[in-house]
Amino acid sequence: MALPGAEFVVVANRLPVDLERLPDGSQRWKRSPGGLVTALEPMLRSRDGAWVGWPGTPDVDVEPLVEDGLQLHPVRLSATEVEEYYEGFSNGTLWPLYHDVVAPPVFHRHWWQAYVRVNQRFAMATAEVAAPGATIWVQDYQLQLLPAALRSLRPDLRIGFFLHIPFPPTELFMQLPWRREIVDGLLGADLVGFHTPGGARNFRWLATNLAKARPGRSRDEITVDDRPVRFGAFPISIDSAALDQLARSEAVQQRAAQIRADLGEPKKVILGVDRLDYTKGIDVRLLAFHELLAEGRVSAEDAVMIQLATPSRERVEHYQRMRDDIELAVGRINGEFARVGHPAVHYLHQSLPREELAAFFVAADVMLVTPLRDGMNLVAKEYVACRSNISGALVLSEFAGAAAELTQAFLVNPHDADGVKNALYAALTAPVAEQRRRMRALRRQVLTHDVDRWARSFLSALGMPEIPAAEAGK
Ligand code: GDG
Repeated sequence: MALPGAEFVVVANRLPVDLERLPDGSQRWKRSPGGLVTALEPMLRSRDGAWVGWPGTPDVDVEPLVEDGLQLHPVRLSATEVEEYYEGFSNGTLWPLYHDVVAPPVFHRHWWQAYVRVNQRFAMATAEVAAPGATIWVQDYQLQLLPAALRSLRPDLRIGFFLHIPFPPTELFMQLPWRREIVDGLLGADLVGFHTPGGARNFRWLATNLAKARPGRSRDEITVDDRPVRFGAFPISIDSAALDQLARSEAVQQRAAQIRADLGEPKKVILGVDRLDYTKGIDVRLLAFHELLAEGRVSAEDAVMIQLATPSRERVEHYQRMRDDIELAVGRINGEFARVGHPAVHYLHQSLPREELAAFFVAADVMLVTPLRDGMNLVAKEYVACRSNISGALVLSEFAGAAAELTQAFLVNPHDADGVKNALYAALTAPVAEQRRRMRALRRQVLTHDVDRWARSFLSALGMPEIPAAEAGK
């Protein structure tokens, strides 16, 4: 199917829809709504937008299609490429390397070769889709070679790149055998965005010391082959107003009350919500709760913990091991402190609908977000957006990007077991007035800095022509 050239193209590892295979062998599209899609959809629709990405199933050829006015361009990946480019280089090499090496990154040359090949394929797909002079926004660590590959095919394009995970300290980045290639890949963009100023500083150092960039006209610009490359911090956010509204709805409020009733009306509900990932520090918070129970500072009658852990990357070895460790820790706590019909920790290894998740946020008195390193952490912002009654306490790791904005949270160093324990205790016992003071400040930040503002600030820094608010649907 021939589709018109697109003026604005988002390129991400995944399309905003998943191709599902039904038991009878037929296929259908299932929308996978995420914050990024919500933020970009209005802009994509208002300007002949297109999305280039993998449809989530290996070894299938899918024709481009138009979904609700948005062009979708599937990129084919073979099962081996999924193993080597996605599970291998992206999630076995880059993910741990960029998260402070909290698990050892694995360097395999054949993974790297697959990464190069797939990035090249994405670049060719994008070059075919983009109208002359179009704006291209490349997303995340799976596609860091794409900006340069695309620029060599289509020098007319305006290319932005945004990294959703941390950009690591330079000493760690230097471990990567293909460090120069990655930096050169990113330097193909006109604008490179990170969540935090620290990430931007690391990038600047590498660009000027490892690659051939020279200082530019300002602090947030460097020069590569006489071409300016801008970079900076653009902290991502959530669709705050929509989540606030959902959490206030009768259905969600009732469901939250039901959850508390099902738990036996404890005085305090403690919640963790994460993809099951070793960077998220789920073990850290289980240990803190375990020790508070063991020391008798908290009783299992009064406080109940819920850990929702969404299944993730189950074919990657680190993840299999970590799941076992966490399930062992949950079992130990319950073994010591549960009564029949009354667990101390409720653990769900399941993916829940958005409404159900919102009900858990509404039901929770204390939210525990303790990653060892996190690019941003949207869950922390989502909890805040759901607290319309200005109560509840957020315990947040200093090593999440969100800590730079959510300064009124109970901030903790996740490596400091006593610190996490004391912060959890402080959050559980904080006077109402203190909770309200902190939560009011947190909500002001989250509700005024939403994902739409994030997308606009990035695209305007990239120089994309202004999008009138009405046209963009906001
Ligand atoms: C990467 C970076 C950065 C989780 N379980 C369920 C569910 N979720 C949703 C959450 C939240 C999202 O998934 C997770 O986002 P996070 O930001 O917390 O973490 P990552 O997945 O690691 O995201 C991160 C982000 O990219 C954006 O740039 O903040 O630092 O690592 O929205 O609510 N949603 C539903 N059911 C679940 O069971 N519906």
